[in-house]
Amino acid sequence: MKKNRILSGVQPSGDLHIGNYLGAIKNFVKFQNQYECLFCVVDLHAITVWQNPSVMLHQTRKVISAFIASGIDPNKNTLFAQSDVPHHTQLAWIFSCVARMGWLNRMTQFKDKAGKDKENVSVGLFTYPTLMAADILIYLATHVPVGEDQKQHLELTRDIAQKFNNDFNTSFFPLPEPLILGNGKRVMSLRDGSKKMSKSDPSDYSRIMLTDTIDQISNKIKKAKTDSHPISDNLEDIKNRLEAHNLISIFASLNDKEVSSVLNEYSGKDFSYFKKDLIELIVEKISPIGKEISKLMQDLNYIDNVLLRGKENSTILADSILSKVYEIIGLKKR
Ligand code: AQP
Repeated sequence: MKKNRILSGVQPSGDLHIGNYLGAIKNFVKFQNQYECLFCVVDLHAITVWQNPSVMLHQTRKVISAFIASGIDPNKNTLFAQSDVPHHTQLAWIFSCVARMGWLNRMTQFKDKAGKDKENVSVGLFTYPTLMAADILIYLATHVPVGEDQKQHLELTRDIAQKFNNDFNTSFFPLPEPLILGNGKRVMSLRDGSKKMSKSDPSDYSRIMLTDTIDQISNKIKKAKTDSHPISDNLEDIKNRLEAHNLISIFASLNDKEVSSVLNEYSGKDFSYFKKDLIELIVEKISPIGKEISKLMQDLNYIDNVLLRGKENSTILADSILSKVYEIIGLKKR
């Protein structure tokens, strides 16, 4: 039996892009052989900013399809929707009574997302990290795959677990360990190398969607911002050329290579040459996933069954853990 448990989530806030794939899902595929895995469509996180109700279910099914199309086995792992298991929000309330205002005030992602409009964003966007802590700890997950942007939230999860354990004189919650995915896996916008590739970027040309056609992939990469200098084999030089570095990193990531080895291979070549190979590589690695997503989305009964099984499995786990939490804090779950 695998004794370490992973929990990770993806928001159904739009169609998934190669950033979501290279930064998260591709790693999930590897983890499924080493860990007991729960992969969650975090729809309740998505609604911290307004989402169109008429596409929520469709997007949720599409994330599940993307998981399966990328190679996550729905028979070996629990794939489910966060809103199907109300225990997450119940534990999140308890955690919002454990977490301190000062801790949440320090969350940089809130500051980034709220920007200058702090007074007008939802309360949910501010308390988001307590729900994330509950997502993880409602299953006593021991490991959480995190990119750079989520590291601080996982630290907060550990602080909440630690404070809960101290406050109630218990060792009930584990302090979940990060599975760091590395900086290189942060895919940046194709239009602006200083911004991360994101579902909510207004420009469709900023990202490659998993379901893009060959023509779309080709057009987007041809139009991707670069500079006029040839590729140099000096890593430090490329790191300062943000858009150039991003394209090389995408190539390296898709091929499971180091950036330095790609630089050696293409040193002296210009970007029009490199882009042709990059288009070919994306088509080779991503198009089959896109085709499989479209195929799976033709069989919604199958996807809904995966979601139902996921709900059942996760509810069994969450129910017994929440009962114990209630007992620890002096409540009774009848
Ligand atoms: N650009 C990225 N590079 C590497 N990893 C990324 N992830 C997202 N964008 C990149 C990782 O994908 C997983 C799921 O992300 P999410 O959908 O839950 O939230 P997000 O990080 O907010 O993703 P987006 O695409 O930027 O969505 P919106 O625009 O709706 O906020 C996470 O593991 C994330 O790190």
